[in-house]
Amino acid sequence: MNLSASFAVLVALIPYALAQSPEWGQCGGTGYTGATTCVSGTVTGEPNADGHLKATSAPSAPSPTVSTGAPAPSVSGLHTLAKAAGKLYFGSATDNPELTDTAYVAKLSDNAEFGQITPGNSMKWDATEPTRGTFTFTGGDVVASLAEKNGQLLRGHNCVWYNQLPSWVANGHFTAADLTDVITTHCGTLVGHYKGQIFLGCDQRSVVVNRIARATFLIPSYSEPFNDDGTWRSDVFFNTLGQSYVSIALKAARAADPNAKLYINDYNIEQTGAKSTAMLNLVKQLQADGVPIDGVGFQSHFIVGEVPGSFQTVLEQFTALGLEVAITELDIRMTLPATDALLAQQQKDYQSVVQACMNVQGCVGVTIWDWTDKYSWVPSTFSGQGAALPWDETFNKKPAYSGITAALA
Ligand code: 9MR
Repeated sequence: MNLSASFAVLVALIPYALAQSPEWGQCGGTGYTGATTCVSGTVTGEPNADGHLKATSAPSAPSPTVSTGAPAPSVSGLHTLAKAAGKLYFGSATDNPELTDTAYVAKLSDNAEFGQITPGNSMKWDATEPTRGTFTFTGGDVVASLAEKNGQLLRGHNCVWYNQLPSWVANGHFTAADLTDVITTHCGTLVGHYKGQIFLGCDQRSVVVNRIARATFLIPSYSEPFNDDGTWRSDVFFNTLGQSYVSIALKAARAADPNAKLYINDYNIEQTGAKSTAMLNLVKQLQADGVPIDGVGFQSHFIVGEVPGSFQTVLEQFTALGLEVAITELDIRMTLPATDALLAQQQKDYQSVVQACMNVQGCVGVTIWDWTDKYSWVPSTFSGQGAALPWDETFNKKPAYSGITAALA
């Protein structure tokens, strides 16, 4: 099912959406059959190719008098604060198995808290092309449709990464020409599947409305493309194609969806040093070679008490190249049990990390790597560690939440 089809089904299932489109909701466009007026206080307009509304916008519809049946929005929330401060979004990762947890989904769907979501696993290579040429977008479509329903931006994740590869790729023993074809087909098909629909949207601040077209595809992440000393990581892509695999992937993604923002993402590049310098040099080289690259994502999997002091400086080094930057996978873990002192330090750490993004105009938004400790990846990866997110396992806000709001306010 393609996205426009899935969106049409969704609207049919949600009668309240037909009355008036909520803030950030769709209200027109190719194949669209839902509400065509916006709630009071928002404007309607068509996005430019960059996803921003054109300067002129039509007046809003009168105040709604119908009961929508939708949950009452929070009076404040992380995304609301981030937008008021000029950012594009505050968002969260999610994963398909968690979407059976209705209390979890209700909070994830509160677009006062989260204006953007990233699928943690279901758009990865092993999920989307398990055998060569056979694409399965079922899981990714569920997350994309949820974002659409909630009026949230979607960040795609990911296109080329050494991890979670099916063995036909990792152990394929391809020639350079074959692997080029494999990457081009995979990235092109993935990004093409989620290609944005041009539509009219409701947005209070006339900023970005083209949610799906803003999908961003992450190229190498985790310890790719670089080792911590700044050398290139040895993997099937680099070993077969050298660093050209990055430009092969980016060009395929751009050809598939000229409006999608293309990011390279990595971890341990948040402080000045060999790895962030290697990333800077890579993006400079890509720009010099005319390879499409829009932004750099800083994963930001940090440890309480050890967040880097030079993060803002590094972000500025990248925006100085004309790129946008984003914090894409933020969490700040601790050694368990969580004590008051650790939680207080975590609050400070969240504040300083989000503040670094706030201080840099080209930092478009912050994504936490899921919002509740219940579904964090940390405990299963780092034995004895956890409590890395702003909400605890029973969905109560931790002091970290106040740290984030202090930075966003
Ligand atoms: O959150 C993801 C977790 O569920 C997976 O088991 C793990 C496997 O590689 O990947 C996690 O997400 C990673 C992301 O895709 C890339 N950056 C690091 C993230 C945490 O490992």
